[in-house]
Amino acid sequence: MRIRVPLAALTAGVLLAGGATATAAPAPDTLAAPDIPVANVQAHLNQLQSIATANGGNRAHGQPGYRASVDFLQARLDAAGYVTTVQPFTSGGVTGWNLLAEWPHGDANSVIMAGGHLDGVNAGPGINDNGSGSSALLEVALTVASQNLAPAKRLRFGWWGAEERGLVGSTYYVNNLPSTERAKIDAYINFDMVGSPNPGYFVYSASGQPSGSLELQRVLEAPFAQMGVPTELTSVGGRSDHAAFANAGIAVGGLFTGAEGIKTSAQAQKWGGTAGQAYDPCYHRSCDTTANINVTALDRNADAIAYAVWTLSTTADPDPGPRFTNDTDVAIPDLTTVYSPVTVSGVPATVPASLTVGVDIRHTYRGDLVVDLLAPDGTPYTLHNRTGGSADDLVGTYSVNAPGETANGEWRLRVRDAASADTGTINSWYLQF
Ligand code: DPN
Ligand code: ZN
Ligand code: CA
Repeated sequence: MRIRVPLAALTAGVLLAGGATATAAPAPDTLAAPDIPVANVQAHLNQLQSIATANGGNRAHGQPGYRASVDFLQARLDAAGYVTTVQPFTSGGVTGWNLLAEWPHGDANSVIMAGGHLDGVNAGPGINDNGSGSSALLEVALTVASQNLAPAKRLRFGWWGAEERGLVGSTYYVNNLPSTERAKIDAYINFDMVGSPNPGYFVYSASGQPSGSLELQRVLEAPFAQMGVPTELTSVGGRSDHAAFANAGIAVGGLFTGAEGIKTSAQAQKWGGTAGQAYDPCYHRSCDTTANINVTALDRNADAIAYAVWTLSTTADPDPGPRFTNDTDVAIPDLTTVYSPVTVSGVPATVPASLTVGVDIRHTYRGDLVVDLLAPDGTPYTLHNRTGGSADDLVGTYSVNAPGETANGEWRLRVRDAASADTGTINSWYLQF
């Protein structure tokens, strides 16, 4: 199904009776997303099924069917004009690979990434999990090329290895990106299982922060609303490859049609299918074959992926307001409270609806930290309160809702180390108006 972007995004002209516009419509800032033919996605799935069949029945990490899957996708992407990279890593003593494909157009400092895992489990061919996301992404990427998309931003697709062994490939990719490269990634959207035979239509994002995730959630929900398909917001935690990106402070989101979970009767009423049965009864089993796909769900999700890729990559960021930074290091000794000031001047008197705070705190245990932003009048805004468990640094951006707060003056970042043993440093922080 073709998904239209909202008319308001397409023309700034004034609509007259009969649909004529008073002024010539300026160039659209978002291009209409194409309809992805589901038969093309199914053709890729058939290829992956054949690869599994020819290689002992699976496409698992360390097995020949995995490498053959990489080779198949890479050849198609190379032929379409992508710049592809096969990135090796080791897991369980054997080599695995990530496949990256960059569309060499648009601003290389603003990268939109879309990805999913290409490996399966040993038990079967892994067609819904995750031939479905892999094939939908491949077809969207090939459509980007065939339409000669000229995006404002850089588009990069990732097919991850060894997800089924604990998100190994995607974690390796993120951890091995230099921090300057990480900072260029505006968003990562993940597609893992998008053709479940008893489908749900689930959207997920990183709740709260990293900031930008809420915008991704809306971009992922919008195409389903246009198709008249209700979605549910779900939390998948760290169960797929978005996790490494979220941990690095990158905005994430994704689509999911369900795995071993059971469809409720309310869900069967709105989505069809069978209540009391798993969304994917063949999850991680030998029966996860091309017969284990709901073609309607696959079609809708492929179109939604195209919508998200088009919307995110062809919409340039609005001009940012001024940024005020303090990059003087401040040590955070054990069990103490420290402050770092930023003086704001020359902006409108009151804070706009959303103020972005970027924080770069290096610490050996972020669960010790309570971090607040203090407005010039001393009003505290909590950014972080000892969450994040045993992870270390606190690096990312937060949206602070403080409309009407006095903007000009001295703001402070207050960092309290609330537990013994671990310590750290405020590396830098900023206020983005
Ligand atoms: N990570 C999926 C798997 O490969 O087993 C299952 C899954 C996908 C779970 C997306 C939650 C969300
Ligand atoms: Zn899986
Ligand atoms: Ca401590």
